[in-house]
Amino acid sequence: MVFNNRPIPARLSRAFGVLACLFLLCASPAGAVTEPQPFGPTPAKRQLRWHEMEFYGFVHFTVNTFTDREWGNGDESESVFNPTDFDADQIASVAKEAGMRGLILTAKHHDGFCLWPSRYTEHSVKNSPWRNGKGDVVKELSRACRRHGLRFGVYLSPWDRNNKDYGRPQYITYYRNQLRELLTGYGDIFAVWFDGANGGDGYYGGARETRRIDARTYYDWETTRRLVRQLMPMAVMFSDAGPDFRWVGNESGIAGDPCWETLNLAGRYPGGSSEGLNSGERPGTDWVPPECDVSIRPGWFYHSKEDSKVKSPQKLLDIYYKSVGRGACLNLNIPPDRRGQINENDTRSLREFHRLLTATFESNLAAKAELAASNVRGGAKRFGPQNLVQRKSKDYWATDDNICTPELVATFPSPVTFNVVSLREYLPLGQRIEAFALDQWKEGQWVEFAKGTSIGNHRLIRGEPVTTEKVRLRITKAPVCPALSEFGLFAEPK
Ligand code: FUL
Repeated sequence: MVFNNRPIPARLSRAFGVLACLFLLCASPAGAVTEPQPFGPTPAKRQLRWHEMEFYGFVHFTVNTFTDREWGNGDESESVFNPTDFDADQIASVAKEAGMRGLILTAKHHDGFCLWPSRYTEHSVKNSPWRNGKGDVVKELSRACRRHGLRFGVYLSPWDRNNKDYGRPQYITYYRNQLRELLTGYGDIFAVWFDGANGGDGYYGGARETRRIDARTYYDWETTRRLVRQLMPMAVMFSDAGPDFRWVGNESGIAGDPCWETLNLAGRYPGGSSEGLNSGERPGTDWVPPECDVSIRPGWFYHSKEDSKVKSPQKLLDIYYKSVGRGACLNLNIPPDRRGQINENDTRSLREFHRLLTATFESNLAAKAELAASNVRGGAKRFGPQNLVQRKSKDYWATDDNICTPELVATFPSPVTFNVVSLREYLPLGQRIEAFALDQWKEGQWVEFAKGTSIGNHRLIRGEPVTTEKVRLRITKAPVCPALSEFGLFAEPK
């Protein structure tokens, strides 16, 4: 034995050995089976909290609601913002009843109008007739969210077509000041949404010109992100380039297939290339899972002419399976109308969508099956397949390190019928599985009925009804042993 380049006497060396063994014995009691080592990038706590939400809503509301536009120019008079019967509790309760777990409000959209009485501008609710200039939409909605058990987040448009300084360094200070107001005045903020739309023509304090910025350097995102971390450590930040969750590359609510929770962040910036965002990158250098943002209507803001174009419950379900069911979170926009409430057509569609989802997922048929795994890590109950049906996100089925392609068989006392299979990986150990297949027992043999690639937070496979007494899950490709936390079989109501 050599220590600092000097040989250590044999007796001392033996003593070291004994001490090391004793230490190891204490650290892992005899027989204890340890967790698998994490693979690749893994999620931070704040990201795990976000993953668990799965489905939340966007609230696009501002002067555009009253001018019938999608992008305000920045020269709208504050007086146009005048909801006749703003009701934050109505908005929050519609979201809650739809199964959403939070709401993200456009505190300021590209037009620069602020839904809270910001100290740094006159272009806000404080100069509108609504509540005689004493109103604060951010305050009312954040409080209503809390009352209804929803998390609350903010969208603060980096592009500001009203501000005279937009394009100059002073504007960045203004932007950060506003962020500070939002992150210190309204309780817990679960998400901060940084839009990638940047620069162009606008009012800009009366200049009425086109202002281009270099999206790569102008905003100095590093400093802004540090500010968010400092003020609200559990908040997740959205942009085309994360850092915590990413745009999925389209506004139709559809994640790629496969869809990896990881991305190579180097060289990416908000407003930059959207290449790779839809499917993510494997194995990827960073954990930057996707969010699917989509509106329940054609536009992001309310327009009465779109009252008949609200997405149907079936369309919403399709989106749900292609977003949440591919490991993303779904951010579904529900724009308040000119009263300041969610329109009846939207509410009706959301209710039926939620009824169908609840009816589908209320009972996991696999919980009634006998589950047999081809391998269980160290033979330990702690890593056994029963964890797959217990709805506890901290437990999972894992195999020995050298077993990367195990199988699981669910046997039922009598045939069951299902058309949705649900799988979840145990995320703290990273995204481990690269491919899987599902078989049904049919006329005395296994017949494959589905296969897929990425799982991540959640994978839902929705198909034709299968009736069988035995189902087999095969992990067909994984660089390391899998760690799976859910196996579910569900039947959609007819
Ligand atoms: C886009 C914006 O330009 C839209 O108006 C909307 O806010 C959408 C969510 O993001 O980039």
